[in-house]
Amino acid sequence: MAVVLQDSVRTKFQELFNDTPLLIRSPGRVNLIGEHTDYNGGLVLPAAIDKNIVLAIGKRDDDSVQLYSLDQQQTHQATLHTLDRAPQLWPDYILGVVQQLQKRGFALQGFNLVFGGDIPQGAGLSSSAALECATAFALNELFGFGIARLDLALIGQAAENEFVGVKCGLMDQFASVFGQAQQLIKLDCRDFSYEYIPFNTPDLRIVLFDTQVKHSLASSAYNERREQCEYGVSLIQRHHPQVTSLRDATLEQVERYVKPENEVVYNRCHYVVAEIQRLQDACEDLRRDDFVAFGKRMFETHAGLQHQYEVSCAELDVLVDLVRDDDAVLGARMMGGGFGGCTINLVKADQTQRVIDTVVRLYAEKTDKHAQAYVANIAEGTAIINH
Ligand code: GAF
Repeated sequence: MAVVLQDSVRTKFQELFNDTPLLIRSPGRVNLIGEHTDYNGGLVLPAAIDKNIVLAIGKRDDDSVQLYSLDQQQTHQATLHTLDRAPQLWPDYILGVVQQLQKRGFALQGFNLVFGGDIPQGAGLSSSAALECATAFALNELFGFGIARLDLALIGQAAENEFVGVKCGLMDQFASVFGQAQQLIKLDCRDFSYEYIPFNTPDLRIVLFDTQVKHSLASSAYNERREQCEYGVSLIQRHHPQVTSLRDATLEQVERYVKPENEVVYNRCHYVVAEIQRLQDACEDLRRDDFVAFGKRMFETHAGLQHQYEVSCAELDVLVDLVRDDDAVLGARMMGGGFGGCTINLVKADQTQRVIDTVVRLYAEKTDKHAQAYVANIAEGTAIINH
């Protein structure tokens, strides 16, 4: 991780608060396959990456919460008893975590906090989940609460659900907290059981192309998708009461009970049930080191997200179409919530630069926008940097 970032965060903390902080980092994530499945009790296959939020924290003697964002160069003040939503978005990720800790009965004192990061913002790489997890981890360490890692991830998710208002699943926070170098995390969002699947293929690179757009309807459309899935489940439940999420449903049930009621909801549910199965099949591909088959499934996921789940956008579709016929790209798809952000691409290592140059040039020609490219390395999850 960039030592410069760590130093800047520490230095700013010392300058503002004249104290030596505890330093924590928490990473962003990629997701290889399994999109919009987490809040349906399904499976996901994310990994933490080598881009982080770095956070410096120290106790105060009063009940004040003093926050500073290095990237925004903004301060925000609150007290432990007045946790209102802030005019800017970034304090909410921190205050939401404070609120969740208080709800669970943890007695906090006031604190000072400075953070910065090198996770591209608005790119769908979960900089917000990383901030929530860094905050939860930091407060847990600072006050010695002894909260387990899974609960820290759940606290981050609850902060996002309840304080920020995005009804996300657990994938992003889980990946940030549980990341391991060169390992994908196969997470079962029904019971939070998980296993690591090695991903250390020297011949392949994970390349992200950032559309550099974030369409404004993203969070309302996200919550709407979730409601549509829940509605689909309720239709199936009338006949099969044991089905409590799309994880339990079959394509046949979706066909039979959802399609006649609502075509749009049918499309949403069909995509999710097929995607959960696709992830299972993709994990078998990985066990056989069959990255060609894995890559094909990534393209299938994109088609489902584009046409059935309808969370893609023109810029994401352009980026996927640009690599579709390139032999050096095994698979590509939009990643994360959608409506902007990044595509994730599996690229032959020795062709990486050529692919990046071509895609960036053609994307500019087709959209008048400049795509940013990142090579993501799979890295360790949330950790203390110093004591
Ligand atoms: C966003 C959410 F935060 C995740 O929980 C997940 O649903 C993802 O979109 C889509 O797979 O990143």
